Amino acid sequence: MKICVLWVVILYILVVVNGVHITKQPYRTAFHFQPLKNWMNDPNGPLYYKGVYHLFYQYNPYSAIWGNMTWGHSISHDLVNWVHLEHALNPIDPYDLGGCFSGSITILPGGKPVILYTGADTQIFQSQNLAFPKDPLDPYLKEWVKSPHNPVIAATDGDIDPSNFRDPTTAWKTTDGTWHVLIGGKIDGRGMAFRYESKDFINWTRSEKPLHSSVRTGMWECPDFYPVSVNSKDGSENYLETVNTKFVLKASFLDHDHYILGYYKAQTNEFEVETSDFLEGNIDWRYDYGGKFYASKTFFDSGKNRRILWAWIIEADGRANDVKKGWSGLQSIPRVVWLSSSGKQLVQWPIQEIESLRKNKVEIQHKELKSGSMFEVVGITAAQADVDVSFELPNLEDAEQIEPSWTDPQLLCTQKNASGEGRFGPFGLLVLASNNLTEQTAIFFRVFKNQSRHIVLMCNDLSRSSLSKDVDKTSFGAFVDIYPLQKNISLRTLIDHSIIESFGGEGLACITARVYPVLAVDKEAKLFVFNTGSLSVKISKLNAWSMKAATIVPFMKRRKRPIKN
Ligand code: DQQ
Repeated sequence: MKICVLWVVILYILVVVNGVHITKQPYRTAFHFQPLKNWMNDPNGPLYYKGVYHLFYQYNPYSAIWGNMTWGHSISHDLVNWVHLEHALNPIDPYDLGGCFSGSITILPGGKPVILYTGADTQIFQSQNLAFPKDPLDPYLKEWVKSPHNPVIAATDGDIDPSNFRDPTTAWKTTDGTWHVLIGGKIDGRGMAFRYESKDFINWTRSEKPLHSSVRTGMWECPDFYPVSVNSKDGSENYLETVNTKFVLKASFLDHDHYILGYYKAQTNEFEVETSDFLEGNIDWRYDYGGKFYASKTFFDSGKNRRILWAWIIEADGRANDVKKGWSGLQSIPRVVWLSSSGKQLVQWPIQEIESLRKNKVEIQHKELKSGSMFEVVGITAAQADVDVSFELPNLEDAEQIEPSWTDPQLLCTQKNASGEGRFGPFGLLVLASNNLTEQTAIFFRVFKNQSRHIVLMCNDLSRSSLSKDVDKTSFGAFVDIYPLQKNISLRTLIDHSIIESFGGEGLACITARVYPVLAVDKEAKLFVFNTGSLSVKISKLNAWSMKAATIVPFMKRRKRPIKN
């Protein structure tokens, strides 16, 4: 009995005291998913299985720097609070000694999940490999066993570069019983998603043509391919449907996750791009325009009939600081993703479950924001908050004219930063700001018009986000395709110590930023609303909440009770 109490005390000290120590670090987040320490990158194989959400992720168990790629594994009932389990895949076999790289999970007929992941050997030559749960009846899927058939897809074809052949998608099945999977790669600099086919998930053959490729992109990492419903927020996993369904093809390249929309004909395995291809013309749809959101992956949540998007959020304060902090990398707040009512793009919104962490609501209504004015939002923990604001523009006709050459939103945001003056805007939020405003991150809008419509520019200005010189302070921007614009522009921002995730126009454009303030830390951080434009705007509604911390704990093995005779 005494030993048992002692054990509980030791565990308490290890977990709680260690936890307190971790959250005391200024940049450690409170409600984003993070392992307790070390390096994390891509989300892998997200899954809803027997009532439990699973997140696997690229993890280095030994250091805050990339290496020893292992599949970390955590489980949750609500995608907010997590329990870390033992690693699912370790790089200990000849075909993955260089790392168990990214991959996905597919549910086989009968309901059994299978991991298909990239193994990198000691030369970092890549092949695709299978792993199965040791006990598929276990909803926690605690142990995984690699297949004796590995590697099941090797880079044997002469035209495939074995150093650039990775990140299999979730597989889908066509009516003839064939499985299809995509693998990212490139041939002669042309980025592509190779398609492989199989009848038994073990023997795979490469299709003659890739599902899609692009000469403008370079290597595709972490491709994703999935159906979205037309005129509905419901998720879909029906790859055979052609009516009321479009398909999203996402690829990670050039530091961003880009997507295109199109139609997939399962009979011929053709993907037909709807309007413009990757980096073609003026349109470049990205999940997030902030430059720190990468290698994302979606899964269909059959429990709530929605499609959910996870992404790796990259640090921006340099390797030496990662080592000092003892960790590197976050996961985004999971986002529900669906096709916009225009059918032209995707919409993203934080999962509703995150709202369970809200407390201390502050509400402001019908407040005029005169030219050059600002005010502080008091009553919340501004370093750990959820803010949802809707701005009203009284007379849209007064918007300034946009120059035809102003086509690059990031350039526009960098040139016309938060302190610059326009007519409608800059107006928005000053986040993680110090008392004297020497540190601040602005997330703001400017509104323009051309002959036919209004154009909403959404920016973040990181130039004053930290007094530290080590930090990447690149600003980013996006056009928010609100059409027709009817007076209101909304901004939802999740603030969590070193991350600011912003959703403009109810999720039509997203910008995530990593910031590392020196002064605006914890209780010293403030939140302001500002307008430096020459025209007044109105806050029709602002709701802000402090956010509680999510519970993310290590797994504690239960000791088996002795069987009483
Ligand atoms: N990260 C993994 C690769 C993937 C890259 C390695 C993308 O599988 O291509 O950690 O961040």
